[in-house]
Formats: sequence, C-alpha cells, structure tokens
Amino acid sequence: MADITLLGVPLDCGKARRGCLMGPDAYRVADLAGALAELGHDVHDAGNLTPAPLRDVRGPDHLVALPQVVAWTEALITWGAEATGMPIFMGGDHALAMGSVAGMAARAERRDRPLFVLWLDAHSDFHTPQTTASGNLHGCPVAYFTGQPGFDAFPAPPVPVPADRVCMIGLRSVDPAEKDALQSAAVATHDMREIDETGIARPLRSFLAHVQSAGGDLHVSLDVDFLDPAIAPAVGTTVPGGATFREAHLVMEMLSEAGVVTSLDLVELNPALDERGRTAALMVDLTASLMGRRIFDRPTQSFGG
Ligand code: 4U7
Ligand code: MN
Ligand code: MN
Ligand code: MN
Repeated sequence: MADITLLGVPLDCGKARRGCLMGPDAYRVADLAGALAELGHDVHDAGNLTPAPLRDVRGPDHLVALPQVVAWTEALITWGAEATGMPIFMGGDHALAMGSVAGMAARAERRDRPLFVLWLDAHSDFHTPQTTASGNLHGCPVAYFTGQPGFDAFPAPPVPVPADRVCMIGLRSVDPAEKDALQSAAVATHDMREIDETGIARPLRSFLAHVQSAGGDLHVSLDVDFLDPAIAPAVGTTVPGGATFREAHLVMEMLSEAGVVTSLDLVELNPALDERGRTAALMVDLTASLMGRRIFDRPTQSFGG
C-alpha cells in the first residue's frame, strides 16, 4: 500500500480567470483522503503550500502574474525534492506543474531513477514566455520542465526532463507555435484523432512498457480538460471531444496495474464552474482508480518492454 501525501497548491495565477484556488478544498470536501484510505493506503493531508517570497523578476510584459508563478515554482521545487512516498498535488491551475514536475525530477535523480511524465490534457502546454499569445503561464509548464530556453525569470529546473520521456494523451487544442516547437522536440503526442481510431489503450500501453523497461518513476499530470466537458464542466478551458468516462477510467486502471506511478497532479479544477460537485467527485473517483479501486481484482501487469 502507498504512503500518500496530499498537498494543496492553491495557485490561481497561471491565467486570468480565478477559481482554481478553491480546488484543494473541493477535493477535501469530496473526501479524496477518505476514498484513498478506504483502499488501504496511508493518507496524510499536508495542508496547503505557501509560495516563496515575491522577487523582482523581469519577463515579457504580457505575462500574467510572472513573479507569483515564479514564487510558487520555487516553493514547489523545494517541497518536491524532499518529498517521500506518493505526493498528490491538489491544484490549483496547471502552472503548478512547473514546480511539481521539476521537484519530482530532482527527487527521482536522488533515487537514481529516470522520471517520466504522462500529460493528460486537451492542450500541450508547450508555450514559452516568448510564444504564448495569452500570456497565461498555465500554458507553459511542459516547455519549462523539459528545459526549453526562455524561462530566465524562473529558477532553472534542477534536473530537466528529457522530452522523449514525456507522453501526451488527449490533445485537441494545440496552438501553431506549440505545433512548430513539438515538431522538433521528441515528446510523444497522441491527439484525440488517434485515440478515436486506435483506442486509448494502445499509446498508453507502449508508453508504460517504456517506463517499466527503464525502471522509471512516473509522474501523471491530469488536467480536468482532458475529460469531455459533458462529464467535467468545472474548468475554464473546456474543449469538446475529450476523453469519455470509461476512457479516463481505463487510463487510470492501466496505470494502477503497471505499478509505476510515483506522483500525481490534479489540476485546473474550478469549483465555481462545477455542477453540484460532480467534476470534483469524478476527479476523486479517477484518483481512486489510479490507486487501485477495481471492478474485479487484477494483478500487476507487465506491459512488455
Ligand atoms: B491548460 C492556450 F491559447 N494554449 O496558451 C494558451 F488555447 O493548463 C491554452 O492546459 C492553454 O488548461 C491552456 O492560453 C492551459 C490557448
Ligand atoms: Mn493543462
Ligand atoms: Mn488543458
Ligand atoms: Mn485550463
């Protein structure tokens, strides 16, 4: 059974529309801790993280809340590098993944294991401060933690994650600049067009085989907008055509059976946009599937590297 630490990260400055700061409490109200404890895990709620002191940092003028996002990134890297067991980062918007992933990469290096990242999102979040048109830093974390240039205002990621250890599933909104950048990067990108044709299990199975054969740690970053808005309305950036209820659960069940997941982000939940807590409840149920809730029991699976 896992030693799970829930960390609230009420970061709400990766974009203009507010609400994600209520995410950690929405997960507490939906009893994420209870759902995981019921599966036999040891669960500890570490409360909410506080950002580092604001520094006078400079960057392109159109960036939203740059000093604040830098301050959160610093605090997350410090916290993550020292974390033990299985951290679950309860967001907060996706800008928190700059620090959660960079921190987990630092921890993985200390354990002498390569860190892999599964990015479950409608968006590729591969902008740099120079390419983002919106100025919203929640659209930039993957470029940051893979060590793309242009993040001078930020602490350098202690251990950049090589792009070929990142797998994106669920894509259906990729901006032209991101498309260009992804073309010359080694990130594995699986859009909804591919999922429609091959099913969601195929790309996931081959990624999990890769992680298993490398003996890696796996960080999963779950953006609410990975899910179809019909089942997950509580997000500011809905894009139609997302993962269905069963596709999402299948991903979580396969991840659980692979036995490689070592940390998780739950991001972009905006409780102000929810309908009677249904999105928060779905995110809790998906996390429970990831942590071993089953229809019928199944053994740990080798996905054949
Ligand atoms: B999220 C966007 F333009 N690409 O840069 C941008 F479409 O964390 C969206 O995945 C970013 O929700 C979405 O603002 C960030 C936009
Ligand atoms: Mn995202
Ligand atoms: Mn998204
Ligand atoms: Mn979003």
